[in-house]
Amino acid sequence: MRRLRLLTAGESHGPGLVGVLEGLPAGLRVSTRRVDLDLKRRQHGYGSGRRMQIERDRVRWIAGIRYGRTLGSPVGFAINNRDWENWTDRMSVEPIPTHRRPKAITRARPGHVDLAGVLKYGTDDVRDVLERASARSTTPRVVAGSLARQLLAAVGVRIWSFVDQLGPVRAYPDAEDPLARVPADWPERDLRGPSPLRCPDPEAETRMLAEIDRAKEAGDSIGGSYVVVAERVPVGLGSSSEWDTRLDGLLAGAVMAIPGVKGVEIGLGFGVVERAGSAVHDVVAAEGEGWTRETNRAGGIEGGISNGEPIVVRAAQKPVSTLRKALPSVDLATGVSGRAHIERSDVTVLARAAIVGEAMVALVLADELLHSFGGDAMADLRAAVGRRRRRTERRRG
Ligand code: EPS
Repeated sequence: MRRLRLLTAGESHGPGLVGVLEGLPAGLRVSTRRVDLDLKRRQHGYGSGRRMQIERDRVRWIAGIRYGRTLGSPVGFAINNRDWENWTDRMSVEPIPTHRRPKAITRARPGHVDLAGVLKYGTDDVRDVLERASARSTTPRVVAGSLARQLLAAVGVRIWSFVDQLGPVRAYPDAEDPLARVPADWPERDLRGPSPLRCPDPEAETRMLAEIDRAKEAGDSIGGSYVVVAERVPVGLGSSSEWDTRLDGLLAGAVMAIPGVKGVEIGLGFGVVERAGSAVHDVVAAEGEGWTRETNRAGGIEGGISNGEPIVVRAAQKPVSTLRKALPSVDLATGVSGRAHIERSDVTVLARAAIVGEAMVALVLADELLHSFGGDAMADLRAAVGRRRRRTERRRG
């Protein structure tokens, strides 16, 4: 990121998680309630394991906010792990003599960090690496993303998401563009009281729930995909002038960096492969004094630059790598073949992962907003964005 810096730390079963977000302008009104709501949204979703009943994630501000507004200094925060008290032996910060330690984990789970991680760090206990490579590490990202979302909201940008596929079950299976079928009031409804899987197509959602039950029954896990939408993004975020300033590249990198994400599409994404150009590009038509686009296949980005249409990012989330019916693996201590280690886990994290997707999209857009418009203070940023909107939107139909 160019203007914001985010540093996070925390193990899944350690005492807690922390983050520092640097680069927010002074004077951003911070709603702690909204941050805690986003943390709660990250904990919601059918297919989650028992851990989500233990944790009640809440942010604790440590720095950078006074009287409910940012100071322009780094914002520091923490989230406690309630489960920590049950893990003080296995996750002791203080040294424990080897013979008194709980047994090391040595049977690596295929697909998890386990094998690559122990080889990289030269440890003989998989727990040393799995703790950080956990879905829980996304919690501070959601806090930082919620601050970014609030910055964006102050200049009129709204970010929301939905689950569009779980395993083989797709939302609106007969629609060419499922996004066009999402009810207009979905984002508000999803905030007030999310559906079990955060899928706006109730029929598909019922089938998705059955699919999760089936996977659970079979001791398996299941993935899917979700869509993040950012509306009213000013024209001109990102740039085509250099490879590492393109908005699509920045978004794809940030979303791909979410644990378990294996693919990212912007707009049509891989849908461009089989179509002719005339069925890919969004025709620009005159309307009154302005112009209009009937389609948004580009997903709001042309030439690496936001074009004023909604930005549409879709992510493919792989099934979690802990399977109750464990896959074959090798015991790293003995070299003997056997089944992989089984750690308490979730059947799917899909609904929760979409909230992390929102957070990463918000962070990238907030960063690019600050890069394009600067502003040590919110008033400067608002004024600069207002000028851009007047210049680029006045001719729109
Ligand atoms: C996770 C396993 C589960 C998840 C955890 C990530 O935790 P536990 O092993 O304690 O049951 O619930 O995710 C979170 C705690 C979270 O907040 O997202 C894993 O193996 O990555």
